Amino acid sequence: MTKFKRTLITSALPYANGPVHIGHLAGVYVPADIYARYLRLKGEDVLFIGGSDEHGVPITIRAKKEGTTPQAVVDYYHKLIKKSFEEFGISFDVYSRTSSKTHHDMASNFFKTLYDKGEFIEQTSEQYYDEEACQFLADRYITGECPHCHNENAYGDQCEKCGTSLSPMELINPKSAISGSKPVLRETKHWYLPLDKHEAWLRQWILEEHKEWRPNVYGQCKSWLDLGLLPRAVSRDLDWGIPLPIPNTEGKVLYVWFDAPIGYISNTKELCDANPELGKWETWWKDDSTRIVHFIGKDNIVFHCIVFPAMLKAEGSFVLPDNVPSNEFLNLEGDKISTSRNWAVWLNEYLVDFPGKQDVLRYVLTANAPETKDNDFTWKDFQMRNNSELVAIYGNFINRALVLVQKYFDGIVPALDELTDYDRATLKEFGDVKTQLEQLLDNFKFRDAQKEAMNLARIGNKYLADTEAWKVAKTDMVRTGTILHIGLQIAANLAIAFEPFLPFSSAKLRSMLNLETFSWNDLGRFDLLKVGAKLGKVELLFEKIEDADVEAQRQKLLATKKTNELDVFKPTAIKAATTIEDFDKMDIRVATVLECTKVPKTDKLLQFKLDDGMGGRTILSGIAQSYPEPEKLVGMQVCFIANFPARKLKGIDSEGMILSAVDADGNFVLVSPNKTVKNGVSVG
Ligand code: B3M
Ligand code: ZN
Repeated sequence: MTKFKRTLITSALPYANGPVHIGHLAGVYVPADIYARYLRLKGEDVLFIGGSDEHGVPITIRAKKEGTTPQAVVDYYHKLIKKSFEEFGISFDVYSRTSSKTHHDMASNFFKTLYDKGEFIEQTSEQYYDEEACQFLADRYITGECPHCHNENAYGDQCEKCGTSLSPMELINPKSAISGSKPVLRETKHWYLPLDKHEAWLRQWILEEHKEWRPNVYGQCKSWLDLGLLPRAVSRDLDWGIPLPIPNTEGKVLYVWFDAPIGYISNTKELCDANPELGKWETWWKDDSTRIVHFIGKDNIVFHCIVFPAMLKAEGSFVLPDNVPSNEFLNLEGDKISTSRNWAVWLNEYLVDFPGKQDVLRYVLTANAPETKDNDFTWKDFQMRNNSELVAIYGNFINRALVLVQKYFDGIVPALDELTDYDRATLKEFGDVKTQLEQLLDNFKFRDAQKEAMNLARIGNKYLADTEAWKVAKTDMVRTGTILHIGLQIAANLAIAFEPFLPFSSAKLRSMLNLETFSWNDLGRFDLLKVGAKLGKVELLFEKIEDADVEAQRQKLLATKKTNELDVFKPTAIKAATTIEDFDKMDIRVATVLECTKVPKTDKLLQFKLDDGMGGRTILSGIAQSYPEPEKLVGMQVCFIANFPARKLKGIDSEGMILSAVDADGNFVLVSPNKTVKNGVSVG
């Protein structure tokens, strides 16, 4: 550890093709921010690098769908994402983008260096090409029948039904997801990074020298390495991205996963160039006294632990990451978060519904951080953690301590007199906290670290409850002063301990305590506030969240679920061809409902009395559960099959069949002409 003089923290560059949601925050940005704030508070030399990933096929598809350009798509989302991060206090030293000139130059040069050194292999192969869209198709954009389970909607890289990895060539009846046309095979040349050649040193470096990596990261790397590495293409046929910096490669760009991690380097350069006091960017990337830590989600492990290190090694002048703390996934109310299904809590929307409550979300996401396994976010838990932890423990303690000092000492820090054994025991508990917290934070155990900080608030809360200053105040102001003095020093400690986790609340608390600056090393000290100093204005640190607020969020998700079901409604297969003659045999007509009642002692049957323009008729229909108030149907026009064989149901003659469709919830919906027509008129 000691060989390191500075830490460069990176967090995965989100694709600029959608807003960011709680899964992003929980998985990557909150933990990275906690770590950056912690190191800064300790006074270490640290840079926290972020930015948007603006290349890749999905962005081009989105642009096409929206009838706009990829640049317009990334301009819009880059701005939105950047704003969300700022609003949630993610304290990047730089948040730039991969469409910047600095990045294009950096990535081109990087490729060129590897190319000149002969680090790539060139290979020509046949790939699917969409002749209508005039482009080669990425594996994900080819669909077809799975050769194993015959699912008709398998992707070119995987069948999601049976889970098999596929190559596009294996699909039966391949189709382009872009135009729907049948793709053709065309020859194309690409450059590959021969990962197989890097396998030996990667094995040694990860499996032997980095056993301290999180088990999920280490385990994933081990299984990749055990399977054996293969050359990976680092170029693509696409018109969006960084053009290959070599002759005769028109229409080819760097593969997005080649250029994106270089974005960390480009963004560091942009930052250092604009702020010379930070030193040269090379110091942050090439000096082996720099420690690099990548915060990522689990789907990015192979790129950060295997591919990017192989690129850096091939280049030759860079240091390799020291750790890659990757989280598992966060689910939402039991379901996988999904952008395309809109199953997410979007950060921009959260702030509209819960203004000023950034720290509440940060707290809950860290409390449930998917550090070792996938975890679930629920609105109920969100409310519970706010009300019974932030409000009832931390907020309550601070409020009590400060209000009592206002009341009995006019907001002035009272003097400390003799200590009781209980006071001493409380102070001692605080003394050990710094080391405990450090041990957890240094090992990326943010969840446990935050728990530890909350325990401090618990100790404070208990101290105030046990010592009962408001009772003591009736007889002994000196003792009251001592109790509240200790209470205030605990409060100051809490402001420090929580700063990495809840920066907004710490800032608020600091101003309430009139504490100008603090550093991590002050943690555990009991002289942070000076006797006689004046406190600031007392405010509530946290507020209760009401049932109605979280219920509204649950309703919003429920509505999404309904829409999704409508969206995924798949028409049943078309029946075998019919004939005009067959159709003509069906006598479909319109009638007006005169009466409609539920047939007694049945669940499903409704009895319709219809004006069919021919003297009237009765038809029974099994749709009662969809129409709990059948009398409301009176006056409505319906369609019915007039020549359907008459039958007796529950002793009633039914003369025909009434037509209905089925909605997303499985309810029957009567089919009705969209304008009133004469009863008895034929439908055809
Ligand atoms: N944009 C993938 C993702 O957001 C990718 C990360 C790049 S990090 C260099 O999951
Ligand atoms: Zn399959």
